[in-house]
Amino acid sequence: MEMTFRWFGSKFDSVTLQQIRQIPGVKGIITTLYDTTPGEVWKAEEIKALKKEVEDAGLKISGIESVNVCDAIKIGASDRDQYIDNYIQTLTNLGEEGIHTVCYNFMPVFDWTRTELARVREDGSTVMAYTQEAVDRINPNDIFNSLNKECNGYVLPGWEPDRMAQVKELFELYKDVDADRLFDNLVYFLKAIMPVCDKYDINMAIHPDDPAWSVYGLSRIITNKEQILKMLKAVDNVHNGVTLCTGSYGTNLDNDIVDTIHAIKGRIHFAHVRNLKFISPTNFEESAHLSSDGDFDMYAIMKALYDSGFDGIMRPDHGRMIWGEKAMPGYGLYDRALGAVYLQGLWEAIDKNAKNA
Ligand code: DNO
Repeated sequence: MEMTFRWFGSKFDSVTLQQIRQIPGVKGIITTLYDTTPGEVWKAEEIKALKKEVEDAGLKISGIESVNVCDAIKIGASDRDQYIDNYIQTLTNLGEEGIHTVCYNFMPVFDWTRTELARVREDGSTVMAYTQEAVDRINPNDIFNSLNKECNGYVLPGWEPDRMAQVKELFELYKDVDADRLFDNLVYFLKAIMPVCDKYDINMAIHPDDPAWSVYGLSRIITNKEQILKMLKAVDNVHNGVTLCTGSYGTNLDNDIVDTIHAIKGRIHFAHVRNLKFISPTNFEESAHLSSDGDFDMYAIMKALYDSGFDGIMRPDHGRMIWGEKAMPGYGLYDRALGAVYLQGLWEAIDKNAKNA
């Protein structure tokens, strides 16, 4: 297992590479070209410059999160092949720079969805939270504006203002895309990109839908074990894999994360490990990583990853905002650094126990 840390680039992130370098055990960066538009080819020079910046700071790029898939591919528009060619060119450019893991998602219109970005907890920290009741109350056209007020001036990943300005049009585009069609479009996309993934040994790691159910009537297809297995089987190539995001699958209390890890072992290329605290099954908040702060057994999750032979990259996920930090919600330095060290502590104990057994 390699512990990594997500970084949005010096123009966009309040956290610096120099700070990340001081987190014990972290050498790998998960990053992106944050200002590219989905569908655009990532230029080789820009990837090289990003890589150099990370390496000059004594770190390395361990993976990309995300190369976003544009709407034409997701809806299966008549010009999708042209955008798939662009995606293949981006993968080629990444592969040429020795980058071997790419996280992406196939969610329509909205990426992950939260209804509060700064819910205050009793210890004074703030966390992102979701209630179904708020989703049902907020018109989808307004959800971006309502979140934007709370995001400390940062652009949230997957919630680009330019795209969100056209949210009505986006809903229109997806109106005939039911779950079967979305799934077929995903399979079409994956089949088309597998040759370049084989050539450069690039592991594609699909991020689950978050929350793991349909929001605003939009189809969601990567929500549980059965759906992932169906996707892995439809394109049965090891480069077609998943991002095991505990905080996303775990939103649905019917999902057994430990069982899912065992069921898809060998195809988990990336792990986002975080904890959630449930107030009710449809009202949850993102707690600290520690098991006792939320409802997940983090030891059991890490042990399942260990026992299933996981040897990919992992990162702490959304953290609380603590110690007065002002950062992109979920992506401050302090609480994620605590998470990175805690998860490595669990892993060390599990590893030593297994070796002494
Ligand atoms: C949220 C993230 C997601 C994730 C994308 C992957 O914080 O986990 O935005 O990066 O869904 O494409």
